[in-house]
Amino acid sequence: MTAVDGDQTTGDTYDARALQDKWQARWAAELPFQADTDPGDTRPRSYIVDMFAYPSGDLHMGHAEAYAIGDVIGRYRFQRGDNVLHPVGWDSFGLPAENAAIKNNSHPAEWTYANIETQAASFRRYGIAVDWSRRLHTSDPEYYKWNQWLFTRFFERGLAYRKDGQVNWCPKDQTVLANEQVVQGRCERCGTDVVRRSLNQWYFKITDYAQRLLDDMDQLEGGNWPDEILAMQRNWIGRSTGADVDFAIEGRDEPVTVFTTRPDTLYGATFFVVAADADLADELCAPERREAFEAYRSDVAKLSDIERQTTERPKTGVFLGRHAVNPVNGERMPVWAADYVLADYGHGAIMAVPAHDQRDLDFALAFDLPVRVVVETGEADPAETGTATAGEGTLRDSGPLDGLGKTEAVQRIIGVLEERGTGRGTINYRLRDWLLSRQRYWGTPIPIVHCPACGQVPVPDEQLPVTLPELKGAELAPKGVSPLASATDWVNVDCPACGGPAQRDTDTMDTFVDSSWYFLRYISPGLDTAPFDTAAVNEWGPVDHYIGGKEHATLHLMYARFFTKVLHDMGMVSFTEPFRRLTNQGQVINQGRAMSKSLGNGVDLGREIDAYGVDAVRLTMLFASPPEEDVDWADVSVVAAQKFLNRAYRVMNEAGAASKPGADPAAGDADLRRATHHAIDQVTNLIESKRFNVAIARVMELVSAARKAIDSGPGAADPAVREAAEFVAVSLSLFAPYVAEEGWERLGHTGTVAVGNWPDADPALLVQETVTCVVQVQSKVRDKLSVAPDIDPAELERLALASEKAQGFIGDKQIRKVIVRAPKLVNIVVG
Ligand code: ANZ
Ligand code: ZN
Repeated sequence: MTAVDGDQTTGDTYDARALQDKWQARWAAELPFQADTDPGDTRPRSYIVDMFAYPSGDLHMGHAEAYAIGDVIGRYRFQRGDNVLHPVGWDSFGLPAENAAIKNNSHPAEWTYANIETQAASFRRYGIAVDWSRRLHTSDPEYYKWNQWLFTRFFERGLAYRKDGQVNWCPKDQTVLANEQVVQGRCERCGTDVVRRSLNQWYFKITDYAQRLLDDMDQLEGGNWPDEILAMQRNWIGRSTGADVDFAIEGRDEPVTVFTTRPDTLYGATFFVVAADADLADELCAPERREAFEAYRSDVAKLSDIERQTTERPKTGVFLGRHAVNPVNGERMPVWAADYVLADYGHGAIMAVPAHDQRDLDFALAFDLPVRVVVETGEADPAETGTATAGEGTLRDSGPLDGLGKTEAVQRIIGVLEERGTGRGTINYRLRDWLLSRQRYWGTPIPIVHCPACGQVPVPDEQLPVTLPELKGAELAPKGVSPLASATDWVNVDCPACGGPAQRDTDTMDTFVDSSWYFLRYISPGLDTAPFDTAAVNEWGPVDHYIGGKEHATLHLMYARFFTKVLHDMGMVSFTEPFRRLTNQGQVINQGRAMSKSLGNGVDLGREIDAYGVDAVRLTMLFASPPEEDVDWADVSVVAAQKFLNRAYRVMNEAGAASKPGADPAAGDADLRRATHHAIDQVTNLIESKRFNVAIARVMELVSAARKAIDSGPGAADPAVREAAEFVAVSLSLFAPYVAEEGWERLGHTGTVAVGNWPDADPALLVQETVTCVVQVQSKVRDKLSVAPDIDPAELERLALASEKAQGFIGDKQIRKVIVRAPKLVNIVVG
């Protein structure tokens, strides 16, 4: 057998480092985890994908947890004999890698590729069963060429466009961000408060897909995706049904439209509010109110989005000196500007119904505006209580709506508005288009040329990729405009359409573009005629199981779903959802807190592995809690995991020394066989229901049962001991692959344990064994019962007393005492 220099493995304990070296080399030579792309391979296909890593440093405890979980899922499919595709890659473009490079005074390319090599080595050592031949890096021109190709297709379909608008700007990272990258008003990457800027940027038209993003969630329900993620996506898309209502504005030709979810309350509108930062507010402001308005607007500009949206803050606003006209009753309503109305939701203006909307009521009470109840709900007067009444009720003071309930009133008023042409029923979504351009170096150049004569001209496909210009040192620094703009030789090109002088777009794509389709590229790596092979993708896809963090709930997962739908519409994939099942791993924390440099509670993965070995670290992660829950490293014992693995190793080693593969287990010890088959049955079910921690506990019990059989039962040579030890090796291959391989080899097998070895439990051995219990009355045997060996004494007493035969001897005598010796005897004493 292949031995490694200095291997300290003995019959009693294994040498983790030596086993790691030995089996890594074997896997690298024998490639047991390569997917078979031959269409003639008729095995069921399983496509398992882990969210790929940013190469911003070496792998850490969080990666270790996520990849251990994904690997159990992948390795189980290998064991079941599937044709498994479990790939690996790096999300190597983008801010995280670039920021880390700048901090380390390094060029993003050098830094990124050096980190990828470090991480890849760690990945191999960690023993993840992946197909290395499909490895990809999104910062390779071979990859990002296809980002550009796809961008061009989106552009042709009107799904990529440029517009002016208020955007989120991170002052630290010096770039715009998508709404999805603003978490509680802060930059998702660096935590800096995001500010608003007015800029011209590129967007993907994800809003065209809002309804389909909602509808297709029915494919993900029923436990396929965590309910929590589905709820977050639903909220993010934020579908509201209601009406658009057009209000004439005195002195303005065009009416202003508002979106309302409560058109039934139209007669209760008493004023009109425009978002203070919307262009409309500026336009509507009367000359005599200009000074007050501008002062207010500059106050609003200083507020962060978080501050603006807190409900506790007193309402602020300013009257614009204009009036709007209610389309149903002709009433004049003052127009105000306020910050509680958002510029980029609905139409950036509202009709205020203070009696039935709390925000409007707070505003009305602050500025002494009228409150008019139009829905009688039986609750107290909002003007007095300060609490708006939002419940069901009957309409009043509302002309043709009087006496109607809410639903009927909504229908009726929409009918009236549509008839008069002053409104219409509509659906509104909170989802905004995806802002994808970034003013940073380390990303995919946007393949557009701006020509004074032709406008936006896509770079022809045959000229792709547009590679990043070579910049160095200070040229790379973020400076508010894209660093690419300083590469003038690169920027100035001939227009692909007219040949005249033109300029390249200098922004780069958000890294989330790269990750929106990488799981398709894995299927046909290296293909240079298309981003992926449609036939192969349709055979493997969609991803059967996707594993990664829930921080991507509304980011990556939303974008990948959008891309898949567009690709579906382009005829490039047959499915409409990218990920059939989704598992979000919990975090590895320490002492109840997330690990962080400032708290000084970080745990170094490399050091843990050096101290205890990969297997013990993986087993610890998986045994500590169910996959979705956090693991607190202060509460676990890696030493205990290591001790258990040594116990398992000894059982495999001793069974292997005492018997040869192929012995007929039927001749073995019946009790141990039953224990083994129960373990097979339970571990199988537990793995399929993702309860890995409980599955490990079952394997631990089986190891103890085998130990007992060796020491004080039939002995190590019994075929049942071998059967148990073999299942220990097979099941451990999911959690602790090195010990499992070594144990399997010591059991006398050649080749890897990891593929196609999962056994089926023998149903005959799962049937509960029964024992005979005698029922005595006055110490004479009167009945026999067949009961489970572990029957509860109280239950046994109940059964004995219920026995008809025993009853016959008890008659009407009084029962004085019942002696229960479970499971074999019950004696009923009467007198
Ligand atoms: C009148 C009304 C009366 C409203 C009532 C509610 C209750 P969702 O459900 O989130 O879609 N609204 C519309 N555009 C807004 C904006 N740009 N900024 C802030 N608020 C805005 O919310 C829709 C409701 O939020 C709309 O219905 C509007 O207030 C307000 F008893 O119109 B409602
Ligand atoms: Zn041109």
